[in-house]
Amino acid sequence: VKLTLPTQSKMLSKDFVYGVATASFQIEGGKASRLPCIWDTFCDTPNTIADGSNGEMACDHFNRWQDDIELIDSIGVDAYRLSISWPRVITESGELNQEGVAYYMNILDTLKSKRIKAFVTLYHWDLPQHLEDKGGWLNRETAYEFRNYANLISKVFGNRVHAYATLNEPFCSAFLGYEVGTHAPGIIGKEFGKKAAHHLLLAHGLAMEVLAKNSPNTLNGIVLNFTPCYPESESLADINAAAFADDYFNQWYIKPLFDGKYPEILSTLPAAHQPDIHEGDMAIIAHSMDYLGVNFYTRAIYRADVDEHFLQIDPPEPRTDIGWEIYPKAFTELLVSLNEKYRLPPVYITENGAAMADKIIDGVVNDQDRVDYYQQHLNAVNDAIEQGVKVDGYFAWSLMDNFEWAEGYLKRFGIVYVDYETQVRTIKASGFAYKALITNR
Ligand code: GBH
Repeated sequence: VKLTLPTQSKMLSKDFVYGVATASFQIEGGKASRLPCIWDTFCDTPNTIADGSNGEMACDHFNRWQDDIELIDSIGVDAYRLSISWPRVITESGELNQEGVAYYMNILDTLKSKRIKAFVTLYHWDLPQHLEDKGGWLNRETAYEFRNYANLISKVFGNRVHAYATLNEPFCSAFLGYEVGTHAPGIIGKEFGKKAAHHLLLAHGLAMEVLAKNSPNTLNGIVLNFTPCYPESESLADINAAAFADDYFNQWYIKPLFDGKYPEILSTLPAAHQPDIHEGDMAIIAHSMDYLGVNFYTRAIYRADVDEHFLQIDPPEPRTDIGWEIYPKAFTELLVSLNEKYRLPPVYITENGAAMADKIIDGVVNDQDRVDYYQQHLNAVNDAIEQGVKVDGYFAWSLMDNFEWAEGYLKRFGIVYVDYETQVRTIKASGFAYKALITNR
């Protein structure tokens, strides 16, 4: 069971950053020592989470962080991408919660002592519930609350942090959270998604300003997810449908960052569905960044539809356990096309990975299918690099099995297996293969 790359590959250089990624709500637990967030509320709402679970315990990382950092270190990675829980570090009146700060300070100090670079995401979806009660991302004020949070945090951690990401995947927060309602806070309506998206992007821009000022020596950027859109057929109608979907789901979140404007489909949306853009917003959003984080899992296929513009069709095999098609070619094509469209800073692949139905047998997890997924996608990144894209690092999603949002604990993305009864961690074959790739460079 091995992961390999061509001998001349830039991804075999010691400067290429390999890491593993997690997110606060998905692993921490430790709910009693923070404010409630929108995911606590969402989990308490019937029929939202596939297994009816919640994040109260998750991987109990709140209590097991020291062992987990030993585990991360044992995999030999250069970097660890974690997120800070906003409701753990900021009080309801908008001040630092010193206990929460101390918790992350310990984690960051321990990573530093092991020379593991900390990639810190400020917002991986756990909005404090009291802000949602005032409208959440539909309320412009939330963007300014986020700036306050970013300002206070970036003053305390100093050079313990290697890179900050303002937001993780604003598409998911806006579209899944405020348009189709499959993620917290579960709001449904086409009139909400783009309004939430605009406030998220504004929050990003406002935070970039304070990060650049308070923390000029960290890499400061954002993490976006992309699900490249392909037409079902070569018909013009299907090609147009896929192009519309691409603008709506993907370009919507990157174009404002680099071009200072939304895709042209903005003007075709009903007025009630459009965001409230104030003068000066687009310039704030287009703040320069030190890097772009790209998350990739799968592609999507579209067919023309009469009144809806586009219709996503079921993807063909092969698929992972969560139903997402395995199509690594889209990863290369995505990176190459982003590089053509925008003046990109260096790119980090901040998430890539697969849900597989893992079984632990005699203490061993033989996840050959996940190893194959990683092999194909590492090759895809290498191909993009050969075609001129500057990619400086790659993070596996995820370090360990964890709370997979609306899927609860049913879908496993880890390269480390978690037994949720005992909280015992077991490195999977994919984890050992990743370790060998990294250490044999
Ligand atoms: C990431 O989201 C999250 O950052 C992370 O927290 C999460 O655990 C991880 O991925 C795994 O889900 O319906 O076939 O068109 C990824 C979110 C995944 C959303 C792909 C859109 C489209 C699949 N994206 N998905 S499909």
